[in-house]
Amino acid sequence: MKDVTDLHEEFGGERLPPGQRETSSFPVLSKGETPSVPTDPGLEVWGAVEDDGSISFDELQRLGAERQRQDFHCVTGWSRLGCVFEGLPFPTLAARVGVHNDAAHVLFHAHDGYTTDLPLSSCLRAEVLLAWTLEDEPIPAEHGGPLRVVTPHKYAYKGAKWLSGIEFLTERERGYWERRGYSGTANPWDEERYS
Ligand SMILES: Nc1nc2c(c(=O)[nH]1)N[C@H]1C(S)=C(S)[C@@H](COP(=O)(O)O)O[C@H]1N2
Ligand SMILES: [Mo]
Repeated sequence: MKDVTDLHEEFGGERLPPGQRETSSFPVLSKGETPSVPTDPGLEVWGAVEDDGSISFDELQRLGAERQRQDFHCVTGWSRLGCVFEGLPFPTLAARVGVHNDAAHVLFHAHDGYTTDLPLSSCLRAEVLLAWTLEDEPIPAEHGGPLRVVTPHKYAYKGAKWLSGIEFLTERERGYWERRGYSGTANPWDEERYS
């Protein structure tokens, strides 16, 4: 298993980012109710890519799964350290769909209507997973199963639960919390909480 809990070193900070407290539970944070999601969720990919269209859950799981130990930092101040997720690293998905040279930004879409955006460069990192297991079990529905994104280098609102689609953009479009004043870059070690 790949351990990426030393990520903080790259960002010049402690393992527990400033202003965070460690929790051993795994709180649920959703803007609304848990949506119902098909058990075989296809992933829609569109925008600045060669191969747009739907990728089946089955294909995603066969493209190159990785198991990783990661930390999880919520912007409201709790961090859960050492979560084990399995999923597809974002760079593998990007290679599969052929991202255009002029793509600069990504908008993630979810089944509850949630969206979140990140620069493409912040997504093209091995620890950004399209994840389907948590602690070696299918991700529970309230935590975003069957398919969610995890972004251990960012506050966790950058990781869409109930992932439905990924849109590649040439210019930034803001996601749900980003339109409501939360940071676009969301680096926990610089306490980028609000914009
Ligand atoms: N689709 C969707 N994804 C989401 C959210 C949401 O409301 N809807 N909340 C975000 C926030 S603010 C956090 S902290 C994490 C929480 O994940 P958890 O509920 O598994 O702890 O999911 C993020 N992804
Ligand atoms: Mo959050």
